[in-house]
Amino acid sequence: MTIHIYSGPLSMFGAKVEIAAREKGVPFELVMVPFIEGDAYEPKHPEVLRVNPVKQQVPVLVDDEVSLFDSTQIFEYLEDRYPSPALWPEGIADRARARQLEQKSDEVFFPNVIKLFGLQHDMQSTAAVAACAGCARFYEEMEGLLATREHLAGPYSFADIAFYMACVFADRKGAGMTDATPRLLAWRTRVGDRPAVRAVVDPMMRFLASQGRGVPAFLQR
Ligand SMILES: N[C@@H](CCC(=O)N[C@@H](CS)C(=O)NCC(=O)O)C(=O)O
Repeated sequence: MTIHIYSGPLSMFGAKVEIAAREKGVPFELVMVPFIEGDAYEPKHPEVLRVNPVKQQVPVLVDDEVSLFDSTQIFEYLEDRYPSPALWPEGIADRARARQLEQKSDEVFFPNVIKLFGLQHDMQSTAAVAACAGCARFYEEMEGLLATREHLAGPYSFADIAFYMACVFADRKGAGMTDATPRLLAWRTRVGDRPAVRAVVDPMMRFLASQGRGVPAFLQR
């Protein structure tokens, strides 16, 4: 049975899962759930309601008898089910650090960006300035990691996929990285040039453009 991935046209978390599946060469069918103005996913897709009845969010993955929600949980499943190519590093300590980075991208960095979603009309407000500063601090931290390695956790990993997508959305919302973090800028180019990443991000940017919404300058190809 073909794997089904349920995502949305502007789902940062769904894009993470789609990139990972493509990196692993897993054949899948992508189901884009209905999307309405206001960035809501309505009406909820029946499979999303079945698998994730309380949160009702995408992404959802259905692979034969396994039905899952949450991008990070889906990463773990993909790695177990399709171990090659590996997207977690080898070694317990390195894997633990990579998992922490992936989680920090979603739960430390990205909440700043979510705040900016509601502050686009007032980017000079204290809350917006604080959220941008939170992003800048995180960029500095990642810049430090890249002093000794090409990717955030050593080899290319789920941590890079998660943070790359979070950076795309941060840039859209006015908290993009700057020349203050040159290694991170080079990392963004490196990750963004990967065929699996381009295959997911390019259609997302075309969707944004089709809606008359801004596309980050670094993605205007
Ligand atoms: N922690 C979840 C977050 C999922 C999430 O926030 N999904 C958003 C789209 S990116 C969603 O479905 N929003 C619609 C809603 O909450 O009704 C994950 O990693 O998958």
